[in-house]
Amino acid sequence: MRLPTLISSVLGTAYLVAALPAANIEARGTCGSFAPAGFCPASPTSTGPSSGPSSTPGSCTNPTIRKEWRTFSVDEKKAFLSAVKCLGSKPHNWDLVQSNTGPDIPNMMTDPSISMYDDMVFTHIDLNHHIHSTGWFFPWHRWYLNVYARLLTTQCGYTGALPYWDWTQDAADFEHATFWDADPNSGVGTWGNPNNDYQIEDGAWGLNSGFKLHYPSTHAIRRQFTPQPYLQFPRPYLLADVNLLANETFTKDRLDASLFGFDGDFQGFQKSFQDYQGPHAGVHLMVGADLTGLCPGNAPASCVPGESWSPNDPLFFMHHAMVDKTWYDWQNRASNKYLFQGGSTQMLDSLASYDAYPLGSAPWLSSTSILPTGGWARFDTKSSVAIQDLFDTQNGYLCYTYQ
Ligand SMILES: [Cu+2]
Repeated sequence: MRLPTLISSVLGTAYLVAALPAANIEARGTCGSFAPAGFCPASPTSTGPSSGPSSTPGSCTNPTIRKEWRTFSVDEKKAFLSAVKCLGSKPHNWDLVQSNTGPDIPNMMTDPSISMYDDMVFTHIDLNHHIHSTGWFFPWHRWYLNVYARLLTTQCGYTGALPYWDWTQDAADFEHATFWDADPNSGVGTWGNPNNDYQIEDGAWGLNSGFKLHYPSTHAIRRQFTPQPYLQFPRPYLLADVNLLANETFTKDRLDASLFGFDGDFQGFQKSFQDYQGPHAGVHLMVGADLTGLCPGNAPASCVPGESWSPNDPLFFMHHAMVDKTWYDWQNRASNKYLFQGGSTQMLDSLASYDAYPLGSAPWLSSTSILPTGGWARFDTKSSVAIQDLFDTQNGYLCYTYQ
């Protein structure tokens, strides 16, 4: 029984870890002398808008309701798909900043073919090592989705809500799931053509739709069904079972194990969900190619594969809306809403270090830590965003719920 083994190993390490408990983080990081007036909850178990932080209280009277993709009408699907395509034709954001360097971070910011969609991909590439397997994971991706939603609206006139992709509905037969829709106006497309570098040739974003990515080389969206991605996984020592079928990681039961098994335990919840054999990574890896971050066939020899590239497939944002919904659902259970802990340095070099610091190590993050936002402030409604601005999705800075 692979799944129970995985869960019990996750549970076991969560209880053994000597990392900072949430209560300490709250006490030291959030509710010290620099805490804004009225912010500090009575205890880390305080919940509800009246006792929690709210950056712009009372200004979210009409929240956007994010819905599952399959509940969108055909017209709603068309509007969303064409707004994404539109972002791929918008000019480069010249405010964009590069804050990291490395062999896996190409800088093409002076290339005139770079679109605003590519710029979003770049920000994820640039911050890749900070925002995964660290405390940034949930809050940073919540901010990233929020900016993406704003760009679709402000740059491309989109008036609908972001869709999320409930992949638990598709786990049983992922390759042939109805989610994969070839309709040229209302479908997200299907799998790529193996004879053409796995580029997709159907759906609203297919090869001939005009939607092109430019990192690290010009290509159409690539998808390669990969049932056993762990056989090629670069860090096999982090895996409980290299033979695992990736769709076992995102079944309803597996998601529920993360969602319901860790009340009061932010670290346990994130580790279970974000584990390489958990739902977040499993979906990335099973869609393969762009969503996994594999280099296109025409990439320069210097291309380093990795999760940094994964927003190249716009399914990233539908997948991460489901990731965000999972955090939202967990936050709205028990007293979880404002629980947070984690570090900002990945600890992936050995199983021992990952087990000791699954949410990264020092420098430690707290609710008041300011997000790296890569030059998107002009497109956002807040010039500086702290983790505490992202706990409540209806605090006025954020203004959405999930259906
Ligand atoms: Cu990411």
